[in-house]
Amino acid sequence: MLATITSGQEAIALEEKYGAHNYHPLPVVLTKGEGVFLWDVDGKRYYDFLSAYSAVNQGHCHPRIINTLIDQAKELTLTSRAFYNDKLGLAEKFVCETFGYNKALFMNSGAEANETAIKLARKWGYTKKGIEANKAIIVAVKNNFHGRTTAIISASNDSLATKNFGPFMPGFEIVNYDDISALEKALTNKNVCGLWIEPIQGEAGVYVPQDGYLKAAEKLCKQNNVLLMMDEIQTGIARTGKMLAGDHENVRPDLLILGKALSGGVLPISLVLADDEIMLVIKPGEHGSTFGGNPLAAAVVVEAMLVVKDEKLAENAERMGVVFRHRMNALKKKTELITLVRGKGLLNAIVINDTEDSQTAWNICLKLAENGLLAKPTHGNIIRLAPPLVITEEQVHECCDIIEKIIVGFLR
Ligand code: IF1
Repeated sequence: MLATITSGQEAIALEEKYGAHNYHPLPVVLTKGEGVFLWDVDGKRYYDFLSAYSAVNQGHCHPRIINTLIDQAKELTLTSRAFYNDKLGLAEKFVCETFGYNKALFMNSGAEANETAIKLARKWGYTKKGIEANKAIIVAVKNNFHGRTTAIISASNDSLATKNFGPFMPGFEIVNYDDISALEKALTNKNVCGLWIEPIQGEAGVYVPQDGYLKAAEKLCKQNNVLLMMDEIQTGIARTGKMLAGDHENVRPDLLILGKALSGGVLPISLVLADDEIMLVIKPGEHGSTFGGNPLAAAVVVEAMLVVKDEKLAENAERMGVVFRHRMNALKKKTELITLVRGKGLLNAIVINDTEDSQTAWNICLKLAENGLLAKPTHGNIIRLAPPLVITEEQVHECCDIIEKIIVGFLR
């Protein structure tokens, strides 16, 4: 049995001494989560406005998902794919019918799902589009975030993600995001097998592209026989007010890449969906992972997605997002600290009027935490604000009151 810590300070000290220093967390030590709330080791309650980067859209420890996890865990957790099991096929059928694709390939982390999409697009490029061996190119966009593996960061222009991690994988071309003419040029290259984008760039600071960009990208992909690889790991599963962010423009990607809230935050599950012509280019023994598609994940993903549907979380995200942005735009008029409010559904951000390397956004988040709301800056001066999608209108107003109190009273 794991020992228990005696104080938050002890937890922090243990991580400092024994853990890699690959994060700089806010000085908050959490011990319990339920719905929109988190509690620290001193019993202080917080509204969670990060949602584990949109992995707990259904709210922390949703009872239906936890009970499914417990029930399945008592029966069978892992068989490896060397054998069949009685849950995976049901989950594959469920997600294929939910999202409208022929085939599903389950992995674990979002990065693994993106790596899977890269391999599918490349092999489709060679075997179906006729691209010359080892010449396939995937077009990615500036300020993307698709994960931390060395192949994925090979498509990144973020020095923090790439510095001292080379050499990088060839076969990626980076073009401006939200720039249709850049796509028109890049996608005519006969060696291009895929266009790899997020429908809204989360890490870049909740950057919402112009209306019509996604639809234009889909059209250009079709015209140039290029696969549209849509990374909905952060934007999907009702976060932006529709089941998928691409649904706002009725875009159907060739490769749909999901993760995070697929499991409601109870265990890592990721997924690539595609039709037969693409998915079946990968043959037995060419791809997989030990835990990919395990029966525990299969049981959990179905229940987690049923919760999204039964509780109409996309509709709630849409409505609560309108309420939230209305309040934030009203606040923007009262202060010089906020230069921009942007987002869709309950994926929003406020841009703080200071330089990227300033401590202002961080210090605002420290004040928010003191007042019972947890959020964290992304890229210096942008504060992402993304609560679980089960939040009520009354709670949205309570949280906006907290944000307003801190912003209006903030002294640099
Ligand atoms: C970290 C960022 C968010 C993602 C998209 C793939 C992945 C992510 C659109 C990879 C993961 C997480 C990773 C986490 C922090 C967080 C993050 F700041 F890193 F960029 F949300 F914006 N595609 N995002 O957002 O999925 O392998 O992590 O399961 O690495 O610090 P993963």
